[in-house]
Amino acid sequence: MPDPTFVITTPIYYVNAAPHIGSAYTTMIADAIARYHRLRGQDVLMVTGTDEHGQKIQRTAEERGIPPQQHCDELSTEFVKLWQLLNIRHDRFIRTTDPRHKAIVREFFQRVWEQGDIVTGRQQGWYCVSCEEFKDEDELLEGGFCPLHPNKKVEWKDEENYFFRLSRYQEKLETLYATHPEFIQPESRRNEVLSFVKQGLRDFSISRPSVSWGIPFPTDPSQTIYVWFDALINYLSAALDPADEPTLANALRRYWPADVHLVGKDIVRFHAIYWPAMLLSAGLPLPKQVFGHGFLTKDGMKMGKSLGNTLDPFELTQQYGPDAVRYYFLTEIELGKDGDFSESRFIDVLNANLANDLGNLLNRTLNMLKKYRDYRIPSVGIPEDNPLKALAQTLTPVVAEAYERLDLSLAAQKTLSLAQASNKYLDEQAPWTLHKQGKSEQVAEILYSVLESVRWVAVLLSPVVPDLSLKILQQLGFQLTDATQLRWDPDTTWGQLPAEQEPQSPTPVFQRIVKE
Ligand code: ME8
Repeated sequence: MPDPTFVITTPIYYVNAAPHIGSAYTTMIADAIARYHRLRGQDVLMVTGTDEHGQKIQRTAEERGIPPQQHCDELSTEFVKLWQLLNIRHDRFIRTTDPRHKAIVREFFQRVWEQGDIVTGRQQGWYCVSCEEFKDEDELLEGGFCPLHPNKKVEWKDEENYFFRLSRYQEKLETLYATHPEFIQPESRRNEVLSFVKQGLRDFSISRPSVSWGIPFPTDPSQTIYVWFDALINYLSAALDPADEPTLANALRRYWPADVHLVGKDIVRFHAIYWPAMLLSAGLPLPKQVFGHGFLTKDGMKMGKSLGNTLDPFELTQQYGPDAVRYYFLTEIELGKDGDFSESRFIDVLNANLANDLGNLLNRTLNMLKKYRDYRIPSVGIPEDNPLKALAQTLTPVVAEAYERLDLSLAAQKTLSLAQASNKYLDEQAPWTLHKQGKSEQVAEILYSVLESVRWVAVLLSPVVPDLSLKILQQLGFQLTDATQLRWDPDTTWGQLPAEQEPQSPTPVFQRIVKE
């Protein structure tokens, strides 16, 4: 039996600019995983949000000549809009300027303070405002540029700060990684973290004297809480029920600890080192996993405004629809590895998999049903050795296992193999010939088993392409209004397509895209 709850989080994104394809990538993956767990009947919490404090945001608002709160309100709305457009169903949307989150941060701070884990110190070093992070000198690129933002120069800071005593947690963290190898995934990220920690952990600064846009430092109002210390705690604020008082006790009640913190590889350190140490200090349970996925490139090159090759997620989704965008990014890129977007490849994949393998299969079969069976789902017993029935039953646990491991590409590939096998089965069985020979029982078995397989594919693929799945099921005559009404059990049981059901008239569920 799976756990009754499942909690998955995305990073909360900086509101320094409009959402880009990178933020969309992480959020689409989290949505698909969350949808899978809902399909399994679990009580799921999928959360995302926006990170609204810190120097970067303060400067962006100043450049725009508007108050920071107004800036955050405007930009945060853009994220919500994109998530709607991409069919992302988040259960909570966290904003760090929300007073409820601030209350959780203060209570968390108090616990860490009482542990004696906050001390004063002097911070001298190079700061990357884009990362909102101090960098070691040897990490920097020539000329003093940040390795993650090669067009941004780091800035020298010399400040009196408060520090979190991370060094105290070296041993506990090493024990955590050793006893819970699944805590950091994939393996390559785990190794990076292990070797970083092995060099020895240093205390990190958790306050900023020169930044006013942030949560006031509780014990010293001349400083604000460092944006990352504030931001990581969002995961606890997200676990709060909207009706509850914002206290840690309430946050811990139902949706903590999180099952997966899904993040990009750029911020694994914060999540796999700082965050568990902060939680250990506060005496709170640790999340079960931090998964650091890879980065996207376009036509083989890093995406960036300076290179003029950004990919606007709004434009892409408006042009091709949410299912197309979701399908490509979730299934064509192996999670954990870096992945590329090229429009030509994008179109090829969608045409091959969704328009041909799946859409055309449904369309041609429904047309045969019209011709040979009076457009009613036939009533026939399908023997166990029917190849499609056997395949559907054997591949379903494999698909489940792939979803559990966040391997969306494998889940989709296995699912699609049932559609491909169905096309082949139709070609080999040639129901058009059997019909001419008057073998109507055989025609009925073939058409039923193919349509039942298409139904099955729609169910298995619904976490990735919820709208397309819904269209397929509606076309098969089901009265569904939302893919979230599906349930693994019984919907992955053979024979759920009712005999005598009348499908809707056949129309293409996924339009072939014509290359310009
Ligand atoms: O780091 N490819 O926010 P952020 C794939 N506020 N994913 C990408 C990407 C790319 N090219 N670019 C960005 C922050 N991402 C903090 C997080 S969490 C407590 C605070 C995704 O707006 C990826 O998930 O810079 C990456 O980790 C995240 O956006 C960084 O978002």
